[in-house]
Amino acid sequence: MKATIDTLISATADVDLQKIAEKVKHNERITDAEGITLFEKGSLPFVGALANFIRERLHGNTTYFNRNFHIEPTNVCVFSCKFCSYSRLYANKEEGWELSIDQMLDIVKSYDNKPITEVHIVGGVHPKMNMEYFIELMQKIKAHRPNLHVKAFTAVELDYMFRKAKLTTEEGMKQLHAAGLDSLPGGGAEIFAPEIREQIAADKVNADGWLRIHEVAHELGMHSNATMLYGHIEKYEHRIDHMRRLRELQDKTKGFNTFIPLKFRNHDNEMSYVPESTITEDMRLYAISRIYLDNFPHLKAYWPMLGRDNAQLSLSFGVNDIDGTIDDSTKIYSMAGSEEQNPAMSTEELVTLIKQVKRTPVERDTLYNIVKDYSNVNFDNASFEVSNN
Ligand code: V47
Ligand code: SF4
Repeated sequence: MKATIDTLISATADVDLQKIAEKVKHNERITDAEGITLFEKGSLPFVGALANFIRERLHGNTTYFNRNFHIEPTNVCVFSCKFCSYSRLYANKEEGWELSIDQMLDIVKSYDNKPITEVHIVGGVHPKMNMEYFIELMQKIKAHRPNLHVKAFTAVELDYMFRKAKLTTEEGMKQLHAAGLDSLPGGGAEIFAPEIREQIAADKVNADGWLRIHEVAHELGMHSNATMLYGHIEKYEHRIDHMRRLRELQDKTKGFNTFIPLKFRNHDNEMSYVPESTITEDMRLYAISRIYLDNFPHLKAYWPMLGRDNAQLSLSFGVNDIDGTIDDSTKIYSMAGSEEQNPAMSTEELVTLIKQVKRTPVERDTLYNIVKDYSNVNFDNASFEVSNN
């Protein structure tokens, strides 16, 4: 591997890029200015080679996936993010849905006897779904299936819930954790820089609030993920600013598991006039985030948003996790124009997808404990083609 990076350094004429490659070789942190330099000057093969070097130093060929399912309690939302194709105002209830606790419990029960390790629960911010409602939901899920890991609620949902209940972040988080909340997903982060956030997500929790909620979760021993919505009106400096805030919090708490870049999709929302980023720019973003976020153990490509082919491609650009079976009718991405309308992949499909690009498929749980190594498992009937359809 070192030979590859030495070749890259000697083939690079630009001294700034050479210096960055030397840092990567010696496992040193790059600065914010160097992050910007990578966005401005780093070609796809250059950043890809560096990111792959880091990915293989951390994880070899191991590529993680998990077996999970999603529940979206509601698409009714009090907020009005301009990029959102999914939320409906409370006044437009006929276009919205809201699931009762029993309906959500029925979804959980439909996975009885299936080897699922995680339920992911994220939705709109409904004015009537409050702390009591979600505490009851957590308790009932855990009473039914104690070992199911509950990863639920973005910091946006939590901020609203806690404020409405007049609880401090610490008190609110403790109550939900005691009821069964195990970890937090990474949504709601969007772009932290106020000059962009105010244009695309003006009325929900700001950067400091989002980061504080994750910090409190980490202090209680919970883990969480972090996302970044990219490829809209933000500039390179805003991407680096976003990642710098995450890197600083991670230095302090070490509570983040995974960074998940989310590509802005422009179907049927108030930002449909903004063109979507190209696949080249997507791969460069993955690679640069792998290089910049040196203290994040994992980088995830969320395959329903990116599509299967591109998720495969991302495994050469720093990504070491492609999320899970998902197995649901999740709408937040399909309504925004994502590749997958009803995302679900069987374990066989995920394993085959990873093996096709010569990586090693390993099933993990939410906290990256290994559930099963599939390198020597062959599926007789896995003869399908991986495609975006
Ligand atoms: O915060 C909404 C994004 C996020 C669009 O932690 C859009 O494992 C693109 O929390 N184009 C919520 N993205 C999703 C989320 C998540 C997803 C996958 C894995 C994990 C995890 C967490 O969905 C929102 C927002 O950034 N989103 N609309 C859109 N038009
Ligand atoms: Fe509501 Fe989330 Fe959509 Fe924003 S992105 S409007 S918070 S559902």
